[in-house]
Amino acid sequence: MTEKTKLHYEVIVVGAGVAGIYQIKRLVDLGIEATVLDSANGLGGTWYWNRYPGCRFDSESYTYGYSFSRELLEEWHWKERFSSQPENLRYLNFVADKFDLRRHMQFNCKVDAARFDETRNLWCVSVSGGRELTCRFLVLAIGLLSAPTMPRIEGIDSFKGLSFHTYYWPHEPVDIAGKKVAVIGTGATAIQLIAEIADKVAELTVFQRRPNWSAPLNNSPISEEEMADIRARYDEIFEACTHTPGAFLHGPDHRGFYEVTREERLELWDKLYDEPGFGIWLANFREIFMDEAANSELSKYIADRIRQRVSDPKVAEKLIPRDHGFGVQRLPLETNYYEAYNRDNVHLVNLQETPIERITEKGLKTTEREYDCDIIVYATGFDAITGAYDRIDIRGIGGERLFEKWKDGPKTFLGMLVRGFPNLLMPTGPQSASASTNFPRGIENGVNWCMGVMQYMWDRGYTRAEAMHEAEERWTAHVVKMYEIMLMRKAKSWFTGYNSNVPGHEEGKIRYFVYNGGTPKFVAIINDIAAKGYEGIAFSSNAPPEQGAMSLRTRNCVES
Ligand code: NA7
Repeated sequence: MTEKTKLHYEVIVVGAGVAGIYQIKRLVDLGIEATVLDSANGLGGTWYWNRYPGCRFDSESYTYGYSFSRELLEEWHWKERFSSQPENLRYLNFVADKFDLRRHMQFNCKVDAARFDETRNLWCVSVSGGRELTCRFLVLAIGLLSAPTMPRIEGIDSFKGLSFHTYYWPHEPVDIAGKKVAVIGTGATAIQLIAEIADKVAELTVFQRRPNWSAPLNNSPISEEEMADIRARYDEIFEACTHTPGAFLHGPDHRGFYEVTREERLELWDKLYDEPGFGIWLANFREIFMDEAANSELSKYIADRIRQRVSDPKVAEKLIPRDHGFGVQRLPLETNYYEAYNRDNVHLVNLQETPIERITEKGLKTTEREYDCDIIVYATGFDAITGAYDRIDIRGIGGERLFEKWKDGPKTFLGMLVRGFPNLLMPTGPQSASASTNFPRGIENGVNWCMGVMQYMWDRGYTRAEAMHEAEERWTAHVVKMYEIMLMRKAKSWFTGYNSNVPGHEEGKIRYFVYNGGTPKFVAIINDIAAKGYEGIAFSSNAPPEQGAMSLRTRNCVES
């Protein structure tokens, strides 16, 4: 029987990205009948889709790769400290081929709906094209930033040139040389893109509604010798990531902000600004995330750095955020972003002064004038964290829709289970620590924990696991509480569920999307719960006791 004709699996994993690949590896290792479904024509998730120029990690590459296989760590050579999209996609394909995982994946299979069958304790999964599958466990590995959003601007379809969201940057080469390009948005994506294409296009006009803080990536190649050294230190590197809140190599400076002199603070910031990666954000004083005055002092320091890098003082002022402090939104890292605005062919339009009125056949029209262009790039972000879930019609007990349950924001148990939706597992779900941390480190923790739940059930013959009401309430309240101390709660950012292009997600209502307690605390909590027999989850079985514990062999043969 081929994958495409099978009707039942013990586990269906949705999403063949970084999480889905590791999830299927763990399942295949145990001999579980499982498959991965993905709407794309290939694996890689984020790294399959986002092919815009300049797309790369902000995580040190060697902390981003999987840690589960020593052999893999020995074989792969990261070429750059912060690796680019084509290389990342090659890496994920290499992993899939090395462990022969591709045969457990089905592409061009978009999951439209999933319904829990309460009598059989199975999920019924509807796949595009009319295929209906069933599974005991539905594992959603559908990403945090995988539901791109277009702006709500009139006339988008009337443009006669080339236009696309950055997520859908064409797979075939786009000839940008000599072209007039418009970029809408100045988030992390646009910041990478603008810096990369500024010197390759004829004219680049950036339409900025709100500037973002940004700091240098300070990328560099990794030589054979450096890679050999990294390989020798992998245990140490991954161990270090388990001790920092963000699961990066950058941990906070433990001196108190007010315990040191201003000169000492400046000394630290001068050093961090010129160092690679997130140091200026995550190796800073902890107070910058919680204390307005501390944050303001750092923001002023970064603003001066921007002024030093942008030749035209008027442009520099436009690039300095006024509505939020440094690091309270997700910090984009850049390479020559600010210098791009020193070029004669790069123009910055402040949409707060002159908003876009409409897209026209030839380009854009603001309240001030028309801009003709050949290409419009929408770098307008994502319906983050819950968007990908909302785009699948997921129905649990009594036909309850997950979309409805989460309409004012997600409610989960540990970010991995949802009450009313038994046997639905989310290794990197909303309110887990993955979104707020170095993603693959969070993925490995989440997948391992979800595997633990399934193993616990297989060993005992349970066929149904559901988060308890009280456990879900307690976790969600804890997640909310962790926001209270953070300046980030005030930010109009995808960490708080803000997106001007999604109905209901406009400014004003916080959605408690991520766990802000940091990796060490999150891992301690989930491990403790596992050690207590998954306290907070109600397990049951619909099989008579004598048929209780199914053997692996039987499990593999179940057909609906
Ligand atoms: P972001 O960070 O959400 O940025 C989206 C940008 O698009 C942001 O500057 C928005 O301005 C702008 N935007 C959105 N809608 C509009 C309209 N209608 N008009 C003008 N400008 C608009 O998404 P990214 O893709 O850059 O980054 C997402 C994450 O991917 C990033 O944090 C990394 O983790 C990887 P606004 O701020 O709303 O005024």
